Amino acid sequence: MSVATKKDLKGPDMAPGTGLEPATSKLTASCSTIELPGNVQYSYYSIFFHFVIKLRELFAFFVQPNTERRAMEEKTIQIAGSITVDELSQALGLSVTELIGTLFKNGIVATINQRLDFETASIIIDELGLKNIKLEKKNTSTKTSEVHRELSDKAVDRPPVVAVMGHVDHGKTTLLDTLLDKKTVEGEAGGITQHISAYQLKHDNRWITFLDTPGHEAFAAIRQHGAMLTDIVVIVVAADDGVKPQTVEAINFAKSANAKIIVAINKIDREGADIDRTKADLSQHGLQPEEWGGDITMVPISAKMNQNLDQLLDMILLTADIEELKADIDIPAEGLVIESHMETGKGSVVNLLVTGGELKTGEFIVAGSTYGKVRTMLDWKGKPKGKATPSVPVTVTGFKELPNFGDRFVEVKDEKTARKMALLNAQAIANEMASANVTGSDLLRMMNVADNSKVFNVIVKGDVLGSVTSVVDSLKMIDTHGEITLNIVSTGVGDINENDVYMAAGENTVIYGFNVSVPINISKMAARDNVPIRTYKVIYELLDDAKHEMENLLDAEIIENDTGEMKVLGVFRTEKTSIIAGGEVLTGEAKAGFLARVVRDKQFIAEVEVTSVQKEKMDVDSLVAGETGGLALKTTSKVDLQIGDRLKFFTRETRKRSL
Ligand SMILES: Nc1nc2c(ncn2[C@@H]2O[C@H](COP(=O)(O)OP(=O)(O)OP(=O)(O)O)[C@@H](O)[C@H]2O)c(=O)[nH]1
Ligand SMILES: [Mg+2]
Repeated sequence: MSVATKKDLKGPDMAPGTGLEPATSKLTASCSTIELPGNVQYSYYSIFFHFVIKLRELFAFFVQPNTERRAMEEKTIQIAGSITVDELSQALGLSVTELIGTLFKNGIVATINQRLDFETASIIIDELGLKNIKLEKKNTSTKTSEVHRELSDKAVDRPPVVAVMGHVDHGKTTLLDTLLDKKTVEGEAGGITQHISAYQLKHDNRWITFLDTPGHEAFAAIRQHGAMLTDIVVIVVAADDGVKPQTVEAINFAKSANAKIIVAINKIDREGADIDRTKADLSQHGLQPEEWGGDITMVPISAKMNQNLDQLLDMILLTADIEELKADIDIPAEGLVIESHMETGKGSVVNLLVTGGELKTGEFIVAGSTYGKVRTMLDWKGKPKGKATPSVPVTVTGFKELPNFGDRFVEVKDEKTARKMALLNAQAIANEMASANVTGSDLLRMMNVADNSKVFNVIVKGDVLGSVTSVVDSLKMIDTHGEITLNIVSTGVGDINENDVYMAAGENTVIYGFNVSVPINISKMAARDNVPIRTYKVIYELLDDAKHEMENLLDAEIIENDTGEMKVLGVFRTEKTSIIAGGEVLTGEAKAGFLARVVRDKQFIAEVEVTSVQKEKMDVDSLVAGETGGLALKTTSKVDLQIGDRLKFFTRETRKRSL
């Protein structure tokens, strides 16, 4: 294998440096030969031609497939998100110059430290004709969807993990409350679920793990996350309301997560309940009930009246049996982060779902870029648990920092390994972030902002990561028709603190707190610095407020209404900022307070304001069509009103706009 070196690339007739210099110097030389005006055209052609040839030679050096050089040994290069030009050239055993040349040919002006994403890197390798080089995306992400483990012969049965999903208020939490004999719904702010939470119950002597998810549209991220964590999705549809947007979304999430679907047609005790219509509705959305020849189990229930819930649980276990859900337990513990938040005195409090192995207190675990030693472990009821087996949800403390929901966690043998792995993950994540620093859509957005759209700055703090994500996602979804740009200054989990106020001060930034509190000293500080802090317990109230704030930033709408027209018959006095004139109202009316456009031969002359109206030398309220009278007009500069001019009256109001 021979590889072009920097020296080779310069070539014999190339000046040092960019390699463009020889062409440039030839250009100067040709120019100097121009003597006669008649030759000018010819000479420019030759210069241009020469230039093109030189460029082609240059590229030939850089990019023409060189079979000898391309005969590289087989190699796989792994890319975690992105790779720098320097790193790629080293991995390929090529010179940086050659790589930069190839990039240039493809319209990318790159420097040695530029980061290339996976697609760009594969195109370039193709261009270079490096058939033996395979690019592979390095799996740095520890996200839910990427957990696939080959089971061993020793794998044991595990309980099914069931996510309860569906439109807001269709009865998901009530279903779990009845099943578990608890009263969550009553304690929920605004009567809506805003978190994902996990429970376990025993039916027929077998465990089932349930995840409750919010139905409000703002929580798409949590719902998607819920679907990803599960084996079976129970879609709750209220029989008196039918299929709604979040029902459809839940169906889609369940399908994309490859989860089995069972439908619970709820609220059948209600007056307006129509089971058949609900089934028909569902079949319109691709879920065919078994009794109609389809493959979806649908159980009519009343969560509130505890009707048919046993049958629903039977169906869940039956589905679990068909799926043969198993997990290995003699492997290092692993699983997924369901939710995480900070608590004073406890630090990070993290809900985990074990998917393999057995998690015990005292063990070291890594999730994404953070790690920790399991200090305490509780079951869903808050009772200490020494060991968690597959499909068991637990709450642990001990993570150094908050892991993200959806992150995969794994047990490692000691703290040193944990720290090292977390660091490697952090680097991989940083790489991914770096490659995503500026994307095409970011650029477009930046270009739009540069024009005249206004910016709404916010800082979002929430009790758990899931809710911060949901608030941010929902804020981004507020449609401002491109007029307002949302700028998320920062986000975080935990109470509003000094740093948030510092960041917000002077920048017209609103701090939104969701299910968090504001310590007294912080609210004093915010009041002093004029920083608005708004805290909410219900997401849609927060979103309404943000929408309202954005509406305040919109330019007001100007509404003009034509009110009449007058023909000027006499001009009695013209001063710098006032006119006294008389005329006949042709249409509508003339009234004090109206504005008027002075129009002469269809040409706009000036805008004036009617200050008073007279009829037969008496002040009157208005003159109507057919009447003649006098007007006092206010002008901003001297207007030379003439007989025969038309005054076109109108009113103008400004109206606050809404989104
Ligand atoms: N009549 C009747 N009412 C029900 C039934 N199930 C739930 N409800 C009522 O419907 C309302 C909403 O129930 P929730 O359980 O909070 O609904 P949810 O799906 O958890 O709502 P989100 O979590 O906010 O999406 C409550 O007032 C319940 O009492 C039922 O089977 N019959
Ligand atoms: Mg609920």
